[in-house]
Amino acid sequence: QNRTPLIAGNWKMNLDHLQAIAFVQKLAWSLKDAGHNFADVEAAIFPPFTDLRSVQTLVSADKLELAYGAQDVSQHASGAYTGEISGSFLKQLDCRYVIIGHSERRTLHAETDEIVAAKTAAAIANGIVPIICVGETADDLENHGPSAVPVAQLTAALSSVQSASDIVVAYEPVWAIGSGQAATPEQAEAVCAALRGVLESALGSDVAAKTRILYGGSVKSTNIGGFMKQPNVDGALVGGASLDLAEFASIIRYQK
Ligand code: G2H
Repeated sequence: QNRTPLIAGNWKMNLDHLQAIAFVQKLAWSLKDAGHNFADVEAAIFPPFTDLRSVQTLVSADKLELAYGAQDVSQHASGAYTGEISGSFLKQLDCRYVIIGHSERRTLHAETDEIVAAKTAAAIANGIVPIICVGETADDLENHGPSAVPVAQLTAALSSVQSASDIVVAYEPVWAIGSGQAATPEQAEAVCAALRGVLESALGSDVAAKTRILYGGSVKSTNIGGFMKQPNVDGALVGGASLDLAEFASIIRYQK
């Protein structure tokens, strides 16, 4: 199956809109200089909400092939939800993707599997591709093994997904996030293969074969190649290293 790899940069709460514009311009130039073909490896950035309009303007004015999206979306369409951002607002900003259920949202903002499922449905309803994040903590790993929690989280999130919907899954072991201690390629492959099994049971083999599964957690230019050699790893969700232009560009331009 030919799945176009996706390298996604999750900026988290970093880079204001002036910094975002400078970063996007320089990234686009450096990828162009390197002869990057976005049809071979798709690249996307996930800035803070307040940067999205600037990024939209720049991407459309310069006809950049770089994709972008938001780091979260409300499960609600509109109404009295102070501080929330509707999927329809993100669609108006031409967001192709939205990250849903990142472990920082699950742990710091008490997002449950039910909320993640509702947010997934909200993204799909607005024509935005959800990047559904799952992953186990160090305690989960010790008590339940590597796959049990990610499999349960993905199963719950898929309760709101129809087989025709375009989705992306991101496996991010919580113990590997921002720790500098990435999973090994073999560990990532084992869980991503189990997650593909969940996709197959829930949505059928065609969807399982075409859906991209990313690895995330301390991805760098020096370890991306090992992950991309794995048959069930179709890209990466990159945090810290996506804030360094040269480093992020070389992750996008990885060699297996
Ligand atoms: C995991 C990842 C990006 P980092 O949160 O989603 O961050 O690459 O810094 O571990």
